[in-house]
Amino acid sequence: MNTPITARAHTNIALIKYWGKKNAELIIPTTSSLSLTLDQFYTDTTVVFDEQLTHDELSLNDTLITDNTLTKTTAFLDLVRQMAGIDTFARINSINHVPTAAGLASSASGFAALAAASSKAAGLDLDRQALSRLARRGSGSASRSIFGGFAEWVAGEDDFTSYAHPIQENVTMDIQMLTVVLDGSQKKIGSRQGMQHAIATSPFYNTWVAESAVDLVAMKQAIANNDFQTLGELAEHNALQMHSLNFTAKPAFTYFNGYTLSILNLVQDLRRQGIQAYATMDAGPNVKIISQSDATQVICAAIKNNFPNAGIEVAK
Ligand code: 2P0
Repeated sequence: MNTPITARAHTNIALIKYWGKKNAELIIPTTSSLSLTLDQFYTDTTVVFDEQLTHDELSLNDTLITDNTLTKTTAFLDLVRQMAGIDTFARINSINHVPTAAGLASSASGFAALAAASSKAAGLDLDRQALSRLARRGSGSASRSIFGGFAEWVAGEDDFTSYAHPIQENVTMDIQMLTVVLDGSQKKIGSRQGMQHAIATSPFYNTWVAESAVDLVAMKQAIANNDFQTLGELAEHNALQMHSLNFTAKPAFTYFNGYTLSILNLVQDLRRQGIQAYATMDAGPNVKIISQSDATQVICAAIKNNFPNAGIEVAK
């Protein structure tokens, strides 16, 4: 058991969003969600259980962590220890290859990599469904990062029935996420708190749950049909619905800023010019433009023209 185990997991961007839990302790969502895992952005995590340790030790990008990220990690490792029947503490080394300023969530790749490395280091041999269930306990979106390509997190009803599965691991569609970075500041409202507030106070929450189920069926069909345009339209619509919950919460809040709206406008302008570009936004102000490789140049030029200071990350 004293052998260090390393695992890699990639981040993902939801095309059909997860925004609310019906069980906060077990992280059971109110809706199923569907994402695209990005090959370029990932986390590498090494875990070793060591009898010499008196507490878990976490280093992130070579910095020792003692804040609530360590508390969350220890709570997660307690689950692994319970499953493995051990009480040994662990040393965790995690390196993020995810541009943090871009608002690309590293919690998804982080907990997926931690689930894989820690379970194996503890002597467990979990299949991918069990790994997805375990990763979910760290962060909901991490359940999807166990798989490549398009993955669906089936909401389920309890710990056993809530896990992700692959829809298409080897993506056949030409699709990329172009992240426009105009604001590198930390989000003010964490997604955990934001989604809880939306579920508790937005009068449109039940409509979201119903509409999201409709969007999900259509999204799976679009993937099966290799239909990029429908995929993009659905993803943008679904993201705007999710953010509408925040606008209609009491009190209202939003992850958008002025740049978010400007980029949304630019995406609409591009479409009017016949360029297939669609927007999706998560718990931060930066917009991801869902596009195809032949449009990269024209989209980047349009962004640079309007926002010379914008950073652009292209990921598949
Ligand atoms: C998603 N997001 O589907 C949605 C869309 C952000 C916006 O999953 O509370 O870090 O740890 O389960 O997974 C971000 O939320 O939340 C997220 P927890 P998580 O990707």
